[in-house]
Amino acid sequence: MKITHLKTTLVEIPFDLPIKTAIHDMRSIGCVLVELETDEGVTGESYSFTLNAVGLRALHEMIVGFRHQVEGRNPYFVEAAWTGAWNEMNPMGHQGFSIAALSALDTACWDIIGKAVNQPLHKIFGACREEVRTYASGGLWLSQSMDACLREADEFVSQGFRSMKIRLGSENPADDVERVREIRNHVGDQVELLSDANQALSTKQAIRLGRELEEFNLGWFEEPVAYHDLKGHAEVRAALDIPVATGETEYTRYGMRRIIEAAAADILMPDLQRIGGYTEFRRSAALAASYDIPVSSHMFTEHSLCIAASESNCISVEHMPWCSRLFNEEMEIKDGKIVVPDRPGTGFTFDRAEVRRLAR
Ligand code: SMN
Ligand code: MG
Repeated sequence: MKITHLKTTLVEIPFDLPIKTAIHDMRSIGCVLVELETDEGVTGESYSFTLNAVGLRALHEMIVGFRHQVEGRNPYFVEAAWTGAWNEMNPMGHQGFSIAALSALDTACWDIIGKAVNQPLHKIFGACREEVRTYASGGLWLSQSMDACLREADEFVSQGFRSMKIRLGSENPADDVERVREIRNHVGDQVELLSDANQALSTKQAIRLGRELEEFNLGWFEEPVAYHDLKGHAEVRAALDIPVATGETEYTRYGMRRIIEAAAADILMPDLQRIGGYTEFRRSAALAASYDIPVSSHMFTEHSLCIAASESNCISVEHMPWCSRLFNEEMEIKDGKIVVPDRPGTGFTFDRAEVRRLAR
């Protein structure tokens, strides 16, 4: 079996309303869709994205620049493709778009493997569960009013969620406390609330805010300080009872290793695009497991289900609905969990008509 052709398509998915976190101002995402065609008629699919489609063409160039690492190769030699691209990108660095390109190619190779043997990837990786815990993340943004947040919290519960993430990092910390208090009072004690400050705080601000939030029983406090400030993360973690989560802005197992060595996280959050595809996600989850640290996947909900269902220390997937319209298949949420599809490969295929409508 050989990969014969790398095909790419650019799309932009607009948001209904602009969205703000403490550091992001978002109107859309741009995606590079990757298709790896083979001589046996099986095609592997994946995607990478940028916020507001900024630099989308640069990301695209990076992906097609590694075309020769996959075209002509047997897709089962996915680790060889991974290592080939890894070695070749050494001078440009093992972070950013270079890793995003590697991730997209790796993920598409694995999708081919699953489809070729007609098995879902979690079973190929070694399955440990058929449903994975999730939390609603596509809402409770900093740019929303309290009323809108409370309405949305109700919607999440009626959609089957039992956990949701609140964005923090308001200019006035009292507003953050108020936000969490109101949402907690509204949803009650049976719903898990998570929080994400998107790196907006100093260590002292994070500790002070965290202390005020402790009474609301938050499941975690995510990126309380700048992602690269591992010492700050460790100090926040030592000062508070709330578990600290981080890792979405780090790259590869080496990034995860730095976080672990700095004792900076209770929960690691690998992101499929920034970790280096399934190959590197599995290594990272195993690394975390060797320290008994749980992982929760960041973004890429559909494509992270197979990993969450095959890594025993993966406690949840982030539910972000942004890319769901790209796929023919819908995710099924029940009782706070997503059913892991038993379809081959990733279990998700691009909806051609929708892709054509979104093409740019
Ligand atoms: C986030 C994700 C994607 C864009 C902006 C913010 C956030 C999260 O950090 O973890 O969902
Ligand atoms: Mg986050």
